[in-house]
Amino acid sequence: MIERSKTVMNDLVAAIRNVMLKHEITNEELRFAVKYLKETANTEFELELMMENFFEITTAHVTNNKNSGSASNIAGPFFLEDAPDIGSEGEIKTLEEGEHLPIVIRGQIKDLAGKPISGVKLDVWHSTPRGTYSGVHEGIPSEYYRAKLTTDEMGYYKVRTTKPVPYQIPDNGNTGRLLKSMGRHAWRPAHVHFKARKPGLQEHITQVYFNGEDYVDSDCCEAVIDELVIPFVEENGEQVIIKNFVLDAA
Ligand code: MBD
Ligand code: FE
Repeated sequence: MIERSKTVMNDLVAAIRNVMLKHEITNEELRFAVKYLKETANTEFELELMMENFFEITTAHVTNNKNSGSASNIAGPFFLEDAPDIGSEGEIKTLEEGEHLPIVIRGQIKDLAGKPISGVKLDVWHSTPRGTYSGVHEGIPSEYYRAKLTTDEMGYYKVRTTKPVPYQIPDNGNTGRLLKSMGRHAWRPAHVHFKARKPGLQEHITQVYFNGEDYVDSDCCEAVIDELVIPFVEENGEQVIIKNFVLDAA
């Protein structure tokens, strides 16, 4: 670990020095950068937000490069551990508010050999129809817009909920201003988060995005992976997202 830290930190400093030389960074600009980082760290959640926005996806790419199962994606800041347990099939509690569009999310979880996996704990969480998260924003109780499923004996799960909408990360702080200065906006496309866990398997964190929707091509977190952009299909008059998983062994 100490060897690793030595190698990585030397590389990191060299990479920053290269950018400084390339763009002829002055001492005044360096002082400005220090002040900017200090201000960011002193503002609650801002440094976390900035690091997640720019670098969390890279850790998912590192995981995906090593794994052979389904694509992992960023976790974001709004996972909560104690979502309601609803078994292999059920409903996420939602509020009758905003554009309340019912959807179904269903799928099957298999291992690398193609064998269905029962007993996988699958957390599903997403925004309200107003683009906020329960237990975090606006006093929406945390048992809404979240659930913990358990796959059945054939690895299946199915959940009814409402369609999430695009999410704007706070754009009035240093992260939002930085994005703006880079010519980018502060929006994420509508997405659903998943966390799949079972002893013997790697913990798998991912998201799905919806085909053709706003910001899919310009996510502020640059986290959209083709494999995770999924079309709605109609089944028995319901709008359905089919998200299957292939999980790597631990
Ligand atoms: C989110 O909902 C999210 O998923 C990420 C990655 C960052 C901020 C808010
Ligand atoms: Fe999110």
